Amino acid sequence: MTNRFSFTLLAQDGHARRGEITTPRGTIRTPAFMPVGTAGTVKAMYPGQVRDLGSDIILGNVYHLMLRPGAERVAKLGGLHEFALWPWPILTDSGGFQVMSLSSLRKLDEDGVTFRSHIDGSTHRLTPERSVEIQHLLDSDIQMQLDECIRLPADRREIERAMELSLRWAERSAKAFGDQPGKAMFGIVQGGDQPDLRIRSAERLAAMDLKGYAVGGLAVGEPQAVMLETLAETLPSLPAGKPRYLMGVGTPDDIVQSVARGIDMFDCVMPTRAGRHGLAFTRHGRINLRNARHAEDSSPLDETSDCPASRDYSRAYLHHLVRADEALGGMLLTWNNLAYYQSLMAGIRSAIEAGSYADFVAETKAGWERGEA
Ligand code: PRF
Repeated sequence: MTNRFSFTLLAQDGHARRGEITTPRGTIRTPAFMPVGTAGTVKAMYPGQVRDLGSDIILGNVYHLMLRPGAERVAKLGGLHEFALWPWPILTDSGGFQVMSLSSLRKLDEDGVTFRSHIDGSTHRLTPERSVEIQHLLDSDIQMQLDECIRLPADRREIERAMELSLRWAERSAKAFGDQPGKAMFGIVQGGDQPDLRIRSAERLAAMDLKGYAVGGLAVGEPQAVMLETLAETLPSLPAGKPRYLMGVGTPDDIVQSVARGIDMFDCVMPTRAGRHGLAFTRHGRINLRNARHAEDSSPLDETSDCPASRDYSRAYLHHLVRADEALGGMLLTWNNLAYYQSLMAGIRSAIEAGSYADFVAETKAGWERGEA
């Protein structure tokens, strides 16, 4: 195994890319979906199950882990990999986005952000340097810069101010991160729905020669068409030889469309959160197990799947578990959903290698539209 972080492009089909990120903790096949392990756990899943579904990397959050159990405590216990029994790569989000969406009484200034914990109301501060330090204490493999994400629609001056602040925070994050051959610091492109601001942000980050780049500030209230257009306008300004990560996206359709525009990495709470709320993702589209029409349906979610949750349990039983609010319902649906997402990613990777990505997208969409089998 390598002791360096590197990215190799293996195949291309149109703008879609098949690649490999190598790290000392393992190889990440791209396009990759990273299950979200907010608080050091992919909710309702054992780490071994997450791995067996084909996950090469999971996500952790600075915001949650700094509040509970605390970054210094995780470091004392051997780092996040050892603490959570996940020895493979971990990417950590920097905290800024979660501060904006979860905490109260936020106060943002040039130096950083002060906020109240959503757990106990205590006051905390994040700066670009402290976020890097926390991610280092967690022993993250891929760190994200602290940034400011603006919800859309928003005023252009506000979008520009946050984008410029995020660029200055990128410089400070990269400086604090320094030179760590086996690890990476990714910059985050901001700029809302303004193409010229996106391009300025991407070009200035590209000039910093970071090991990877994320596109942030999307899937924050704009229509899908705006997100996809923004990607098409932004990605040409990022270097082709570095991984590109679309943060917090998305639905299976968002993923196949974004891969077509050149995105390599995704994370989203959708498969895990939706699973805990009774929603299943399948080859035939979404199935709401709460619905009474499943009450006596003895068929499984997908008889062709390798995943026991998809193949062996009847929809009637899943319906019962969801209605009775049983923990196993959320566990089985999360398992099914992550199995579906990871099989979708495997299909995406094979299709790019075969040069048949457009056909793959058409067939996959036709499957969703055929509806429930
Ligand atoms: N910035 C960071 N994390 C994020 C986002 C962002 O813009 C998003 C937006 N979709 C999700 N997660 N740091």
